[in-house]
Amino acid sequence: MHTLYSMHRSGNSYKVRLALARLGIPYRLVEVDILQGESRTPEFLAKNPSGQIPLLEVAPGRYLAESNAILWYVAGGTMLAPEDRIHRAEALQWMFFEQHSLEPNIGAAFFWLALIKGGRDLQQHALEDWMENGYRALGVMEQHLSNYRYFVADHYTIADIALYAYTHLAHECDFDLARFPAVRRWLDRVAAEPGHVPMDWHPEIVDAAE
Ligand SMILES: N[C@@H](CCC(=O)N[C@@H](CS)C(=O)NCC(=O)O)C(=O)O
Repeated sequence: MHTLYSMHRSGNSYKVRLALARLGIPYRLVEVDILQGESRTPEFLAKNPSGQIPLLEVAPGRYLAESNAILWYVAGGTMLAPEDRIHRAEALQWMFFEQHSLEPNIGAAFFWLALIKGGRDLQQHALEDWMENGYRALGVMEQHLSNYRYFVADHYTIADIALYAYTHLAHECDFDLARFPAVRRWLDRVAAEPGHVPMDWHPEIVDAAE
């Protein structure tokens, strides 16, 4: 059984928990509190030199980092991971977009505004850029979703999972989705998918960071 190193309030970790739940794949969950530096201990750095979660142990001593790479791994061979050439490339396109345009802005705003006490004051200088760039990313998504129900292949895929994680948290970090009706309808559509679990759902936690 795979072991997932994850934190319950991490959007990147939630992507993996969401995919595993949807696919009904059992796993061991290890909660890593990044706010307590648990991803920067020598033991954890030996598993992932980036010092970040999520991290999946795919075989004894073999670790896979980067949420979107983990999504491809766990969903490989299922409907969630498109196999034909153009749909696979389009899924990658949106997953790179997520990492480059959405997560560094909405993810950063969520981390500092929703998770870190006093984070708003500490990051006042960065907030304006995060808001501007985050809204720009939401605008790109709105345009696509005005014409399509899902991001790729006309059905729910790991591209939706990747983009859902931080978009569904946007309202917790100052973003107002009122101007993005197609994004809001898509959020509802994803939440209604069979096997969907909310961010605070998790299987039994086997241990604190080990
Ligand atoms: N690109 C990575 C980003 C992972 C990431 O930023 N993880 C954060 C939590 S959401 C983390 O572990 N931060 C702790 C640290 O950097 O010390 C991914 O998609 O998995």
